[in-house]
Amino acid sequence: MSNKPLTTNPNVLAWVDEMVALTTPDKVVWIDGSEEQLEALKNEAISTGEMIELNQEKLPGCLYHRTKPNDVARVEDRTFICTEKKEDAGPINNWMSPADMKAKLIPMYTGVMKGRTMYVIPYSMGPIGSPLAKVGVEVTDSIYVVLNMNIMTRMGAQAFENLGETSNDFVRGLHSKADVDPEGRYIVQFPEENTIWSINSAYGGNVLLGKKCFALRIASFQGKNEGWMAEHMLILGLEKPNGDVKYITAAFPSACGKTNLAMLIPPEGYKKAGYKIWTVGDDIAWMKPGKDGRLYAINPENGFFGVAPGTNEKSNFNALESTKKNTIFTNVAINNDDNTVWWEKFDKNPPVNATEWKGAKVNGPEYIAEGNTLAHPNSRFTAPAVNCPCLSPEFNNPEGVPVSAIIFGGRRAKTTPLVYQSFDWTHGTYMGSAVSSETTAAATGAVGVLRHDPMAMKPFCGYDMADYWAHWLEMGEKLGDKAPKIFNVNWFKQDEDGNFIWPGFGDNMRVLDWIIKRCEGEVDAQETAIGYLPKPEDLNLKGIEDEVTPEVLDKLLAVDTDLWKAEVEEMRNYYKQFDRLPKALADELDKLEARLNK
Ligand code: GTP
Ligand code: SPV
Ligand code: MN
Repeated sequence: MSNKPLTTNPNVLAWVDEMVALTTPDKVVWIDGSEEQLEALKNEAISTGEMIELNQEKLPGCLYHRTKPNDVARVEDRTFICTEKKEDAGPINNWMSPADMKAKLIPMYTGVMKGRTMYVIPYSMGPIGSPLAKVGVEVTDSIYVVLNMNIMTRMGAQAFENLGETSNDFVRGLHSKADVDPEGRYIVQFPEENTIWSINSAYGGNVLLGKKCFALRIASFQGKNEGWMAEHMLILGLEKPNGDVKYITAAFPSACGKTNLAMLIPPEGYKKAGYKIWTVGDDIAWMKPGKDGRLYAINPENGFFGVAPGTNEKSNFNALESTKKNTIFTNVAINNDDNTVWWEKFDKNPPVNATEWKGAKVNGPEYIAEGNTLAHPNSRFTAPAVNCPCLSPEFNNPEGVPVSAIIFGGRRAKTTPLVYQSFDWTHGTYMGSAVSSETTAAATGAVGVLRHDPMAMKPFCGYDMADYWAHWLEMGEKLGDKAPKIFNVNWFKQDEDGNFIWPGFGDNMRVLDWIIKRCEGEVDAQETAIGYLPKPEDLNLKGIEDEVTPEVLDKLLAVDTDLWKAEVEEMRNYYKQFDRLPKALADELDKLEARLNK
């Protein structure tokens, strides 16, 4: 395997030398991204048991990986933003000074790769050659990381070509799985040094450093300094019957429906009329004003690291299709009859002859009847974007796509209606800052607890959240009347028995339709205290009238003044911790309260 550096860039070489001196691997392998090299790595991982080869007829190129049971999700309590000044990390990030953090971690990294190979992974976030793309280099002792980065990023020698011979503008990522010891697990960002250190984990979001660590935590900080935005958003194109495509981005917290919305299949009536949804991205958007003054978005990723449970032919056909080849499955169950995969809601027939996610051979139906799940709730697939049947033709467009609407949302059993629109950008920024959502299995900790997750960025903002809101306000000023319109949605409103009252999934098309009509000035709306809501007759419910009766619609569009007054109180409290809260947001809260009291 290639042992020769793939670049002569002195900054890269010096940093890799430093990492080698620190971790002392037996061998260093530069990842060029060639088929040959990847094939050899796959075979090595299969031979050591790190990866399991699945049925190559039914799932060609697909591999299976199981993480340690203590290492199945992001660890937010062990994730740090290390800026020189504590205030710059803000009140809701974990902080330690860079010097203290390094003093803590250097002994842990010292000699950690002894007896192991260090893989040096060059990668580009964003299409190669895009003015919005950025280069990263990750060094790791995990083949699983290499194989995943190959799917999730544009990996290999091409990334160095983009960086050039002398540039120092690359993000340095150091990862070691070490002993996968949860007590020694740290996910650390040094935004002021373009550096990420991750240790003692082998789970996706903690170790695929191009993803949350770079493309959100480091990039949000870069974006603030360079005049662009890094957001936890899907990007989709909505094609109308006349062929015109409008682009929408949407920020929902982890495991709240981004992948599903990005790959939506419209209901029959819409399909027949000629509507179609195109996927540009399912998790992260980088956005910057273009030459025409509009906001343009690229997806910095090259694949989907999607939640497996719940994904099936009906709920998300396009995601399922994307996983049929060259995909890595992590912590799902194995069907031993044919060496394929299974997870909750895959179909109605859990395999009798199953291996559950921790590796025990079980009788699937019996195991489930005992109250277990066969797949971990945060089990995932890593699938190449090119597999997606509805991948947008603009996916590789270096300039990105122009954004017409931005959507915020979360899981709210009560309070938040199905959809509403902000009065303007500033009010929309307030709406984003006020997002709360019930926690999910995507991070360790309790599930189903309501918490603040502004712009779905609580775990991912690499600097003071209040400064981030100020940056949003600045971007709005820059964009002026060309700014996208801002909306909020809630697919998760419940009845008294805890059932979701909106069918969701493909039927979310009906809400997107209203949103685009609002952007184009085609429909009027009801002005309420919280924003513009659809007039009931303007939501197209053809085909779901039995489920979404006028009474249900009433509930979906209700604005309960008492609940909203309580929401205002809660926001006042929440805002108190931010010393740098922009005045415009405090004003928005006052205005909302005044409207509710009218
Ligand atoms: P991350 O990859 O963690 O950022 O998650 P995500 O935001 O992409 O969420 P995803 O689309 O994978 O959905 C997570 C869970 O929400 C899955 O179990 C889905 O089945 C469920 N879900 C998605 N959309 C809807 C919807 O419209 N209604 C309901 N009830 N559930 C949904
Ligand atoms: C999320 O948790 O928001 C994800 C998965 O998209 S991870 O890569 O683990 O962050
Ligand atoms: Mn995500």
